[in-house]
Amino acid sequence: MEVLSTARNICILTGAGVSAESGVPTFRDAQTGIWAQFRAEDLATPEAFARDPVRVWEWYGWRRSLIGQVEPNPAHRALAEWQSAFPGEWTLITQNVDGLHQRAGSAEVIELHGNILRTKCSSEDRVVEAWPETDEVPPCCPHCGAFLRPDVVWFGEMLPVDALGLAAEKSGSCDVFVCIGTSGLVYPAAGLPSHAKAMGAFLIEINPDPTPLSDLADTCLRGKAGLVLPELLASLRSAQKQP
Ligand code: BV8
Repeated sequence: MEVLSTARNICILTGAGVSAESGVPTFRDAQTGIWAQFRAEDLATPEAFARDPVRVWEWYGWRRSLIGQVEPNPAHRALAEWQSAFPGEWTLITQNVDGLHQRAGSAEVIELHGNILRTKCSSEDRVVEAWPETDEVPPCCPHCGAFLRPDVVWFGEMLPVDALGLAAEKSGSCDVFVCIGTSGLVYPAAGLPSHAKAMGAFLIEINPDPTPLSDLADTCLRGKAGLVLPELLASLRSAQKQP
């Protein structure tokens, strides 16, 4: 794709679809999506945690153990290879909390919604690396005694200011913005593609299905990320070899 071969500054936004081929359920796929089986209001909001901290802590424990059993897939690996080979500015922004981009070798990943593998104090809001062995569920902060919680952004919570600020800055200054595996429904992350487009970026969507971003996109590559990205990388490599 010509526009990618000549781009000097590329920005990538990924969603749960990038991890689907690793076996991590997406959120909104009809049968298998997390929100088809659970209600976000009961599990992914501060109110849910205040109402039933045990249930929320255990649900995230289930998701953490599932993520601990999977591997990065060819989509994650292709993105890491693309980043290391790209001579210009290349930014990876993810909505995912599974850490699979980092495990595949991606560097400087901007995590908009936190990381499920990190735990923080629900009162001091700082990451807690370790706490005393306990049967308490949830465990309590060793500093202040408040419940510990997953270091993810719940619905109704602000995104990390630095991460969102950097993501907006990079989205507004790239030549090409590529949205991969996201339904484009969750804001403010879903606003980044239109921000990039408004600032002059060429917008590409990689997704087997249409989304609210599809009409905005200059090109839609309809397919699974684990197939499309390795092919895209191979075609970029052969384009570079041509005189
Ligand atoms: C906030 C972490 C404000 C937790 C998540 C307008 C502006 C601002 C906010 C809002 C707004 N309108 C509404 C809101 C509120 C809300 C929101 O956006 N709601 C939506 C549902 C309407 N936003 C918020 O609450 C955000 N906070 O704005 O705070 C504020 C202001 C003042 C004071 C206080 C607060 C916080 C949002 C973050 C929520 N946390 N996750 C956890 O994981 O448990 S969101 C969750 O959705 C994940 O992070 C996920 O990544 C994200 C987006 O979903 P996707 O990644 O896109 O996944 P999805 O399943 O939807 O789609 C997958 C796609 O992949 C599909 O298109 C599918 O076709 C495709 N696919 C499938 N297989 C493949 C594939 N693609 C490629 N290859 C494949 N193989």
